Amino acid sequence: IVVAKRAAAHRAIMDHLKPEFKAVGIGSGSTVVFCVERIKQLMEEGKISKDTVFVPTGYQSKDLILAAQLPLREINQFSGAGLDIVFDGADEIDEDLNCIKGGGACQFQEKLVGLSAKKFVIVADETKVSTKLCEKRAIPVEVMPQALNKIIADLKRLGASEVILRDGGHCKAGPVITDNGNFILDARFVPLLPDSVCQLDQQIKLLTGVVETGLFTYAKEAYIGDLDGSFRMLYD
Ligand code: DER
Repeated sequence: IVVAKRAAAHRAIMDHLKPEFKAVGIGSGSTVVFCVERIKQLMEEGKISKDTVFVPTGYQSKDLILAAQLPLREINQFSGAGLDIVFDGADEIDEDLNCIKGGGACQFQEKLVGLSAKKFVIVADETKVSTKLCEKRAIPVEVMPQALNKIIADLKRLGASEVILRDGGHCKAGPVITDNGNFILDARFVPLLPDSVCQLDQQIKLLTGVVETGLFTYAKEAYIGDLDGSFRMLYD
């Protein structure tokens, strides 16, 4: 899996990180670690400008940028689609490049940064690819704690067969608390036709107290690392 992630991540950087880029978003998770690994090498080789700055999508992403000694900026230092590109992982990808994200509970900032860039590129290993979203993963929904029970009922009314409050497990007694101080509900739906993903995203977003869903519908390219170490690209 590491070989697959590294192959996809390194190739995405080599294909897309242009020397003239000024601002690059860095997503969350284990695959983007290899994106930063390649970026650091290119920076050391002088192949990307030392003026290029990097924007995180949460604490893990921020730590990754700082550990690589890359110039860090916050999203609020940019306006509109101020970023040239964002590289990010995904938990499930369908044939239209719709994604389920939020396995790392960072989907609010990932979507904020992703929508602030001219291009959003996904890097993942082949285990993330499905015919339809929800074949393998539930949809993470970030919610304000006060609205928890109302949103659980609302999601079930929207068709969720199961809605689980994400627990801290062995890492924290009680629910996972996001970088924004909220809870994550993992809502299981039947596999979604690619054309229905946008509508479900909007329906969930309308629920009072929902901060953000893990449904992403705007990736244009995905680099998929196969377990044999090769990689392939998926296009919208
Ligand atoms: O939370 C996310 O959306 C992250 O991008 C993450 O879940 C991707 O998974 P990875 O660790 O397999 O890259």
